[in-house]
Amino acid sequence: MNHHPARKCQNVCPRNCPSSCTMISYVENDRLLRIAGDFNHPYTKGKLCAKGFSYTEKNTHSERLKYPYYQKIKGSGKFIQITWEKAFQLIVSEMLNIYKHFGSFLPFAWFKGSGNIGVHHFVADDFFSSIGETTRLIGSSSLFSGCQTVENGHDALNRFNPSGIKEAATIIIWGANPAATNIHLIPFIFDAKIKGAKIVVIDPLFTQTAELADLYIQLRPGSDGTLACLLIKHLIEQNAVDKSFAPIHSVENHDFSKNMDVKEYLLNCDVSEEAFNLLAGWLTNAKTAAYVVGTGLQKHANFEQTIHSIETLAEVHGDTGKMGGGIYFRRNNTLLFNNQLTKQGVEKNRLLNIHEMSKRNSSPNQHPVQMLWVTCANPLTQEPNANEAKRWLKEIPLVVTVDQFMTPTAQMSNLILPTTTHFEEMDIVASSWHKEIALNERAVSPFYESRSEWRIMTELAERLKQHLPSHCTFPLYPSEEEYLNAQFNEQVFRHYSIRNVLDLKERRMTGVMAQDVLSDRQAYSETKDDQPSGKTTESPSLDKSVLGKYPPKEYPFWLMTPHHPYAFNSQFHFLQLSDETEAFVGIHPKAASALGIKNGDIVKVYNQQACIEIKAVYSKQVAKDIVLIYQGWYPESEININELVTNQHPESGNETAAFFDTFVNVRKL
Ligand SMILES: Nc1nc2c(c(=O)[nH]1)N[C@H]1C(S)=C(S)[C@@H](COP(=O)(O)OP(=O)(O)OC[C@H]3O[C@@H](n4cnc5c(=O)[nH]c(N)nc54)[C@H](O)[C@@H]3O)O[C@H]1N2
Ligand SMILES: Nc1nc2c(c(=O)[nH]1)N[C@H]1C(S)=C(S)[C@@H](COP(=O)(O)OP(=O)(O)OC[C@H]3O[C@@H](n4cnc5c(=O)[nH]c(N)nc54)[C@H](O)[C@@H]3O)O[C@H]1N2
Ligand code: SF4
Ligand SMILES: [Mo]
Repeated sequence: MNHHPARKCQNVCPRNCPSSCTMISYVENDRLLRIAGDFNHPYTKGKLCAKGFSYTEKNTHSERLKYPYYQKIKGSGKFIQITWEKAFQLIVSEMLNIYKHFGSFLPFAWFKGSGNIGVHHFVADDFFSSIGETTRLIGSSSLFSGCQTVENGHDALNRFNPSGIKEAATIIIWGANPAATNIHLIPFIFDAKIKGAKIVVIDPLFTQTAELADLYIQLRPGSDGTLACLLIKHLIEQNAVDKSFAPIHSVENHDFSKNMDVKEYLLNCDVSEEAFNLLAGWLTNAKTAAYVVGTGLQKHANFEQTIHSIETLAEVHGDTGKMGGGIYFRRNNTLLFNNQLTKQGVEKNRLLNIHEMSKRNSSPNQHPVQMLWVTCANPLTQEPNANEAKRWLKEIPLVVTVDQFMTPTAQMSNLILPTTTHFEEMDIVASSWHKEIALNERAVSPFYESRSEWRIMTELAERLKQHLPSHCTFPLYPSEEEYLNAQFNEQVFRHYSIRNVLDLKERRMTGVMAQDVLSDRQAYSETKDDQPSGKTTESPSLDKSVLGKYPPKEYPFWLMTPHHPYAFNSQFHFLQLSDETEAFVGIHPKAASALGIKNGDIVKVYNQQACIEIKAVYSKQVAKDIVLIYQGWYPESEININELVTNQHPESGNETAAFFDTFVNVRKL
């Protein structure tokens, strides 16, 4: 056998993670030997998380899909291995049937998740906008690629280089757990701490991040907006007595500054006066405050009011636009490249919410969706009300899933197409957080028969063009690199000063930062210094109706299902990176013993939607009315926590993404 010395390649982690780390992979004889962090990366600085280092294992894991598989009956498990040619035949013939019957591809739906955020993977969007009208399925989990609420209305706030947080004098981490989910931010928070900054964590769970805090506030879920309003009131009153502290903005129409019973509100937030006074004092004295806003706030029905209150607090305190200050949140993925801007197609497309769809109760042949293409997604595990998700998936005559593993969603599909990992394809990943962009090189050949998504869509388009030449405008390129090159445009150039893959290659990809960050830096140094801006902000309203109302009597526990420190949504669980390989429910020892539950007992966790059996673990992380189960896929426990998680607004019953407004009861088995 020929022996080639180890070759180095650059890869970029394409997970939906703020860090978008670059990594160096060492390859010998077409095998991935090991992975190292990339010390040249200006933000991640050579550090990877445990999941990043586990890629050598993950890439050739025995459970990785090797071949295309087909089963006639979804969920039967009677998969037969088929050839790619056969797989394309099945797909094309079903597409032609649909076209003949309906005159368009409208009943052909696609569902794309956040499994891989690279530019390459927008090839699915590209394909579906090239075949005329189709249906894009949207689920609640689709909402969380980034912080949409904040982004939509307040893009101007999103102008930070996150490492700037080291300049802040007070950092409030609000509904986020960066020690687990955004790890490269932590060293910058420590830098701030060394300079004397106070670190405050506000979270109903005592998280890994809370352990690092100077002040931890275990508030009642959903009451953050109220707490922010109390702080605004404090700052305004403070300003009246002490002119040295001047709010930058004034607040119009505020009804909460005068006759408000602060004590009563604090009680409703479960926040002690002592903690409140400490925080209010730090904030009054802090020159700049940074607010790290996480998805924990967004996953409540009242999130708009909450976010608006926190934004108002930042404005009143004068943090917006100051170096190190203001709101830190993750943007939705940058949409700059041509295949990310297939808006024309999207507008032509029908958007269908999966929960709306399942309410229709139509018979299979009247079903609005006759065929479904799932990619980068595992909705059966990740969508709230998982049983409902399973029902709608079952009704669709042909479901095709493109994945690397036999996920619960793949198991409920008719056709499974094995796809490459980022070590086996070329891609470009732009961070949704620190604004670097980097090239991912192909390091090794595809695993067995897996194919890249570009190749899959290209081969499908070639076949479709033979039958319906005028109905598929998907462009055919000879290679991934040429496909990627075709996605560059003026916007990309303005943002990153690169015109093609070669430009990225030549720069070794590191240090390629968005231009607007550089100019913003200058803008910071010129910003006003504590001058009242004369601007006013509409007051956030205090949502009194929510206070003290939840949890309801019949389901006296909030169910918190945050992101797992050693997993990535439904990915990585089988790697057993943590001690707890089985799912467990964390419960306060006092709440547990009141129910006769001992540490390690199997218990029932139930609500109006579902009932699951799961091991109870005594936990001091939770308050007495909260239970904790990390979200994700637990192949060993065969339970799905999202069966319990709601997709309905607790008041109106309308569909929401209020995952964390889920209430349950717990019973000894
Ligand atoms: N290790 C790891 N990293 C990840 C991921 C992963 O699965 N694992 N997923 C990635 C993705 S897709 C995302 S969206 C991000 C998410 O990153 P984060 O936004 O940090 O999400 P969570 O870890 O779920 O943390 C949300 C926190 O909000 C708290 N919370 C819940 N309700 C409330 C409330 O009412 N008020 C307050 N103040 N806090 C509340 C929860 O207890 C939890 O600690 O992480 C990314 N990074
Ligand atoms: N209870 C509860 N549920 C939640 C959340 C929560 O906090 N609590 N968080 C929500 C959030 S924030 C999010 S973002 C969603 C995430 O949910 P999803 O978007 O479904 O994300 P993942 O589970 O990370 O990945 C989905 C699939 O993509 C596959 N995949 C990885 N790389 C590729 C690739 O290159 N090509 C293809 N075709 N597939 C690939 C993975 O193997 C995996 O099976 O979950 C949501 N669900
Ligand atoms: S999951 Fe996030 S922190 Fe871990 S290697 Fe990937 S980008 Fe880096
Ligand atoms: Mo997410």
